[in-house]
Amino acid sequence: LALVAELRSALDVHDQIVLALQPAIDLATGAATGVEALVRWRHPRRGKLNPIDFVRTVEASELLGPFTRYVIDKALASAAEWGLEGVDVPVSVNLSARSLLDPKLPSDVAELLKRHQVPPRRLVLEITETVVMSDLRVIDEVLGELRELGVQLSVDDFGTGYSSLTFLTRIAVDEVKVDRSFVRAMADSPEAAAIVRTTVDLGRQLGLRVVAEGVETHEQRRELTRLGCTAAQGFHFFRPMPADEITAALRSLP
Ligand code: G
Ligand code: G
Ligand code: MN
Ligand code: NA
Repeated sequence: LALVAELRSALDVHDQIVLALQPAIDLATGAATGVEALVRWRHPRRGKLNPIDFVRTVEASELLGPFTRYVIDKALASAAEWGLEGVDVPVSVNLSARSLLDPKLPSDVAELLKRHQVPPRRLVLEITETVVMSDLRVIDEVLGELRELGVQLSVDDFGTGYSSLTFLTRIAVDEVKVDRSFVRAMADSPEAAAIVRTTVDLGRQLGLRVVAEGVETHEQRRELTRLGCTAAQGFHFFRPMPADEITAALRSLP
């Protein structure tokens, strides 16, 4: 595949694959609870590519491992930078479900944390169940080792998988992210509103942060605050921004 060959060289070219960074905001205090790293490929011929344009291809190729390490490396470099400015906020990286089948992932993560001198608690790995989780034994082992390292785990797109609830019984996580489809529909759909409410309650009972995604309006923010949702992320607060703007944005927050 042409795209895979191009990716192979892009991973060696400085600043062709970059991260857009988006803070999540504590609804009670206005402080940042985390910063999500969203990958962007500034392709010399195809233009600006979003994950939807190339992540599937990466996942099906042998470059998934190098790509995942590249993204974690960049994310930790940013976290180290704002850490030096005294901002003690974690960075979140999206993992392809298939990465959890890579037994080398935990040692790679450990090495990158050490290289950037970032404490493990300041890395959050966002996981989903978008593929059929075929080899549960390997996945449980990888997740267990990541937890032992001290990195945080987050269930992304919560509520959209087949077995998100079962998943919570198999692995201890720190956070769930309410999928933005529920946030968007919350005002008009009693079903969506009930799902958001129930997820917030579940988080409270299990002692997990609940982060609502795709918050675009004052009304959504007010309702999520009323429900007791921990944090929110979306265009209402910040658009994903280039790495060189994030430290100033974080310093502007309480
Ligand atoms: O940034 P955007 O809204 O286009 O992201 C779309 C999707 O791509 C999201 O579901 C997000 O989880 C995923 N995504 C963003 N960055 C990465 C990444 O670095 N790796 C993987 N595997 N998925 C990512
Ligand atoms: O699946 P995941 O949650 O990782 O996807 C995050 C994606 O959502 C990113 O691609 C980001 O660009 C996008 N995003 C962030 N904030 C908003 C928002 O307020 N509205 C919409 N529609 N998309 C958003
Ligand atoms: Mn995510
Ligand atoms: Na999501």
